[in-house]
Amino acid sequence: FSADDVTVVFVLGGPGAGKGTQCANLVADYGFHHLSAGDLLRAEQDRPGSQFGDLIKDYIKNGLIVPMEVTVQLLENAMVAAIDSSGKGEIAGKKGKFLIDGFPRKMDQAHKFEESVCPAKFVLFYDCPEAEMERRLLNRGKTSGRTDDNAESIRKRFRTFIETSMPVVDYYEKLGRVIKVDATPKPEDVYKDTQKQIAGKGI
Ligand code: UP5
Ligand code: MG
Repeated sequence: FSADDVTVVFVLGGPGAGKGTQCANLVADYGFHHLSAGDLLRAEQDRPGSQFGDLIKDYIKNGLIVPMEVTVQLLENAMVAAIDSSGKGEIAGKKGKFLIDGFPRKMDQAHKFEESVCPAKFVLFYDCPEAEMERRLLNRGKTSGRTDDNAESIRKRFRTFIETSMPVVDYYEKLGRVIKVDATPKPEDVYKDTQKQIAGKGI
């Protein structure tokens, strides 16, 4: 597909900030396709015959960023699949609009994606204090079955977020491309604030 035919919004925020929750709302109201990099990696990890299964398992449990080639390829494949199923870059009114959730979380990924796939229209950044994110993740961990929803993995995810992923947010911030939303209130209120802030942004 051509970069001119698609609109991409990156959705960033710390582990448990509520990216997935807010993306579900945005899909319902704005007709985006939702592509979570973490979900795509977990699916690839479980795909029989995947050459990357063990590697992904190890990186996710340790809260580390999987080498970008793997993730960018999974995202690109998923975008192509969404577009191909329509024939015209369009399915059921979803005109090639993508929310890319939890990516890019390292500078090399940001450059690679924007050069080889397409530039993002803007970045939605969900800002949440660590104590609140930890509370949410430990709570979800009781039922999620995610291998990284435990105290030790959460600590490692937070460290990676601060050391590796915040520089990506800061980079886009300097370019004036970040829409920052306070992710601390209850989900409905975070969503209302999101809608208010993206109004008039051409999506
Ligand atoms: N919840 C949500 N909003 C709430 C609110 N406002 N108030 C109270 N509770 C709220 O929400 C998390 C939990 O909080 C849920 O129980 C929810 O109900 C509640 P969710 O919407 O799932 O938050 P999200 O930000 O999506 O949290 P997630 O755990 O998915 O974030 P991560 O960024 O840690 O996970 P992701 O799946 O993106 O990545 C996992 C791993 O994959 C990474 O650590 C990394 O190892 C790997 N990865 C890469 O290597 N490369 C990539 O590019 C991407 C991922
Ligand atoms: Mg998520």
